[in-house]
Amino acid sequence: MSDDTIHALSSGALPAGVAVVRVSGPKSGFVLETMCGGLPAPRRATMQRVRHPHSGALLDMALVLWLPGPASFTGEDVAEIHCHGGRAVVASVLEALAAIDGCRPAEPGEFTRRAFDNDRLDLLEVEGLADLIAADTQAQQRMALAQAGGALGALYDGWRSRIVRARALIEAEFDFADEEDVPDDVSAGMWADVARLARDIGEHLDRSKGAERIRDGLQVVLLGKPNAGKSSLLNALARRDVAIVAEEAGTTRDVIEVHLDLGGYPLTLVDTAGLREAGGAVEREGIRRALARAASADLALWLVAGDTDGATASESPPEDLAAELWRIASKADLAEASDAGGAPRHRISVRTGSGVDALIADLARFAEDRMGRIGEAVATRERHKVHLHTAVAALEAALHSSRPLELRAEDLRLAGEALGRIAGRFGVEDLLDVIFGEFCIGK
Ligand SMILES: Nc1nc2c(ncn2[C@@H]2O[C@H](COP(=O)(O)OP(=O)(O)OP(=O)(O)O)[C@@H](O)[C@H]2O)c(=O)[nH]1
Ligand SMILES: [Mg+2]
Repeated sequence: MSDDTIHALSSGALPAGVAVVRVSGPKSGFVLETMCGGLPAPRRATMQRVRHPHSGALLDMALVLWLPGPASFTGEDVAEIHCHGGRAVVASVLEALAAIDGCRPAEPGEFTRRAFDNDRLDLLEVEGLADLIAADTQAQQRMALAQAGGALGALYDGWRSRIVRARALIEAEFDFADEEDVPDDVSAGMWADVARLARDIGEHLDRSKGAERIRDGLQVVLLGKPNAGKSSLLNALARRDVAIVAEEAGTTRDVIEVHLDLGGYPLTLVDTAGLREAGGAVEREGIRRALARAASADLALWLVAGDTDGATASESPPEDLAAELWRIASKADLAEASDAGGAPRHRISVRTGSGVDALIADLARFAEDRMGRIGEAVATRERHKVHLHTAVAALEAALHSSRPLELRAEDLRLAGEALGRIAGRFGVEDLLDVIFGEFCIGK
């Protein structure tokens, strides 16, 4: 437990109707006694006058909460002052708190840090909470909520206890071999479960493939010759003027991104410099960046307009694109609109708006197809995946029956440790509990 009591404005930008000032640490009760006229009943919202602790000056009328530890967010004594969200009100309350001996403003993330230190949250829940606060779309919200709520931690804990059981059996074979307490079929069943577990983790990794896409957004890049109408389409989809649109070929030189919420799924739309041989050094660099973005994208929209000299039906997209490619015939309102160098998937006109809604619906389907099947409890970060791969490799090593039992037991220990690292916890003590609790070997 920390000695310092910390405080901070926990709600958003001011001014606002209500502002939540959170206090955590040993002085939290004292804060309520000196500033709010006493301790209210625990976990009951109570209207109180808020006063300066030294001068007694009235600062506000506020809804006050007393959340004594350890059943609080941080595990410490916590007080919440829900005051009016005026700038002067909040500034005066924060200033009054800082005037109390032993109280200081919190560092970024310090409340959550204390929750983790006091075992109120594991590492996965901490990450889930961070993602939940950063979530812009429903898909991101659902995934983060599952993680913050402990669903992912519970899944990994379940796997870890299967490993602990297997190790307990091996320990039993070592320690009590002469008593023949572990029959062969029990041991065979245990190894079958280890094999099943390795498969379960592998499938979980498969299901988690798109999870980073949900966190970061699906990448869709607009490609085409200069003047094909890429920036116009970007602006139409973003419903605001993000990129400069001009008749001049080679208007866009840099990579421009907008983040869209498409039917609840996050999508990053990337506008790029038109692809052509000519152009100066700046434009060539722009083209290089466009191709680099296309290389890591999930989808490329290849725009071909029929009106400009350079852009004819014979224009073809860059070869060896890993991303899926959709041919889009742009400027469909013009008589000589192209066939996009092949059967176009969409014909659009940003000028008349025709075809744009159909394209948006198609993009939403694409996003749903890539991200919608992702379950809720999935490995969302590279960190999780590294440990999961380590666990699978260790389990597979343990399954080699030609190896000495001691080494196979050590592999199982490593697999369990890798899983434990994901949520930031370890378990060696629980091994003994399982031996004596589940097998009653001592008889
Ligand atoms: N008639 C018509 N003109 C369009 C349409 N979309 C874009 N334009 C015009 O085409 C010209 C080029 O559009 P941009 O969106 O700047 O094209 P771009 O592909 O971004 O061009 P660069 O940035 O130079 O590569 C502008 O004058 C637009 O007004 C459309 O649907 N119909
Ligand atoms: Mg442009």
